[in-house]
Amino acid sequence: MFEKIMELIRSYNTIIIHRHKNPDGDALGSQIGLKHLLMHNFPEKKVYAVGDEAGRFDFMDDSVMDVVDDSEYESALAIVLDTSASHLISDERYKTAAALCRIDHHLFCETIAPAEVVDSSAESCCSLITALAMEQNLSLTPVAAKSLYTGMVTDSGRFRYDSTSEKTFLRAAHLLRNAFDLNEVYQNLYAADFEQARLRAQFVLKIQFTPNRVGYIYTTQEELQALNVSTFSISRGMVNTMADIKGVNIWVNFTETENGILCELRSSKQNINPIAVKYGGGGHMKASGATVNNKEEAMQMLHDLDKLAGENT
Ligand SMILES: [Mn+2]
Repeated sequence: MFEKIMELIRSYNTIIIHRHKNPDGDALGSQIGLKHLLMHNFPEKKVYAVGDEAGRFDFMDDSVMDVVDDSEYESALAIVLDTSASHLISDERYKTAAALCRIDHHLFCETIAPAEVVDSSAESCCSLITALAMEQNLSLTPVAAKSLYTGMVTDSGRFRYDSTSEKTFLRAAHLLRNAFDLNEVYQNLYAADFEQARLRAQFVLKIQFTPNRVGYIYTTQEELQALNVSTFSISRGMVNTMADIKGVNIWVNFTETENGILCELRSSKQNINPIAVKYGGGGHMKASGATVNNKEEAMQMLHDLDKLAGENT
């Protein structure tokens, strides 16, 4: 699958790795993973990782980006990872590279490079970099393995989203042949600070249920102001306090704002998207959002969700 990309890698002595802006665990994991994979297997080459700062993933090994001079691009191969559209790529200088290729796992949007591997069946880009290492018999280092594993965990929602497959675990198993501290990966990803834990506890106590066990939380504008945190961290941030409750397959978080009531809809089985669309929103089958004008509309939506929950699946 990666023959063409390997040919390019072999023919260039300078390789500069790009990924999308505001990097997540998979963007950084695949970037750092590929960088260390190439440095280890081709020690004569110069390999760089570029882009904006690592942000909340700055705990990852070697997550400080390299400073690369413009002139380096003239004879370089640029590799774009984990990015579906060119306007999302961090550091536009990839356009000036002598050669360009891409490895991605998003649904195909547009062609970015003459040589591309886009496999949307993969749960993460890290999974594809691991597949490259396996297919091409390249040996991994502990830092490469740990970075790639981190991206697999984050993009698969701890190996639980629908995209998680047999291939995911075969590749994860391959990574685990290199000794790295698994616990450290999970600690950095999932340890919450006390304020966050407290907020979650407050929201767990606010959960209510409809007759057909739709879980919901309703936060008034007054309550929101008193919490003194961002709307986003309540609306998106607290919806999944209702995930993983036995017998609750649909849940929704209502948050009053100046510009209407934000509705975050989630489901573990049924398709809630048509209900979000009905109220002017959108999203995915199991995760959608909408903004309604008032509490009456919000309660109407809740009623629709309750009806859906009552249907035989
Ligand atoms: Mn990704």
